[in-house]
Amino acid sequence: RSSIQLLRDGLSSGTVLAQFDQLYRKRPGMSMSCARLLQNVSKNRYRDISPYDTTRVVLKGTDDYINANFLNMEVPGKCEVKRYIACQGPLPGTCSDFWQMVWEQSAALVVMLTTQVERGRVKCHQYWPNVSASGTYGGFQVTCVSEEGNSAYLLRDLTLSHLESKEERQICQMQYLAWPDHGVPDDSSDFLNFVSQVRSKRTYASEPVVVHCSAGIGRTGVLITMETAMCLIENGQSVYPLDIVRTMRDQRAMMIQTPSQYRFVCEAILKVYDEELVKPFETEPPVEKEE
Ligand code: PTR
Ligand code: PTR
Repeated sequence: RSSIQLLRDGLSSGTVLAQFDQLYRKRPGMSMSCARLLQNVSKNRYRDISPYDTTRVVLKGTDDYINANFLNMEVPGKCEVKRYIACQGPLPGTCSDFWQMVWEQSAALVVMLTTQVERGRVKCHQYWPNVSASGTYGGFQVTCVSEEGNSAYLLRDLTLSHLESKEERQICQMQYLAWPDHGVPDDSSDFLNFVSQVRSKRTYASEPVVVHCSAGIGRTGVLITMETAMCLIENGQSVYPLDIVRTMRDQRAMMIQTPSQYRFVCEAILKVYDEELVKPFETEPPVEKEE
């Protein structure tokens, strides 16, 4: 049976969710001691969400900690490795660390999957300035050149300048609006549209795309799973969502938080497949040899 048929059957029988439930949330043997160092405790938004030491993004300088991990998602076939940085939504005290990370890792795309406040609680600090304004974050200045979008998502063009070297870079920030934490997007068509946009905005495969929500695990995990699955479908490869989750959790703990988020992404994968929202690349016909 094809991987898609397995997924379809497993969703109706419940085995897909049972397997998700049994998967480790944190890879055994991975330490997270940097996050717990006294000088770093206040840089974590949630006490229970920490980056692994081995895959964490290390900032240059002595104060090198940020709650972020590199995730390399390898897709067999024509696709290269897709690189991500999964991180928490910045706190007031970590905005300059965030921009330093974006700068040092040469990221050009920031995907934000939360709003600043949800149900009366702050989920993410506004780490960018309002449209047409500039703000200073440590050694960086950020200007919001434009903001446009619809009820599902916003697109912001930001200019990031490194004050010391006066060098400037353009950063695109895409913010999905209709997705509370611990939940799933209100509408899978809007979400799939958004992921396609992310795919089209990705510049070079070697540059990591920065993805964050509030904790940087639940919604961030769903987005990375979806983009990876689309890439697999495009390459005519099998899609095993649990393998994708395991690969993510080997690099950042707890990616995809709830069974309903996992179900949502599995159903969205079936939708992409059934409605041919992503088409496999044409395979080239074999070259006929002249006798
Ligand atoms: N899990 C949190 C803790 O460690 O105490 C509690 C918590 C629960 C925090 C839910 C945030 C939560 O999300 P919301 O504010 O959207 O209910
Ligand atoms: N302590 C919080 C909790 O367990 O509720 C941590 C947390 C908060 C975990 C938000 C996940 C959250 O969702 P997301 O990663 O999608 O922002």
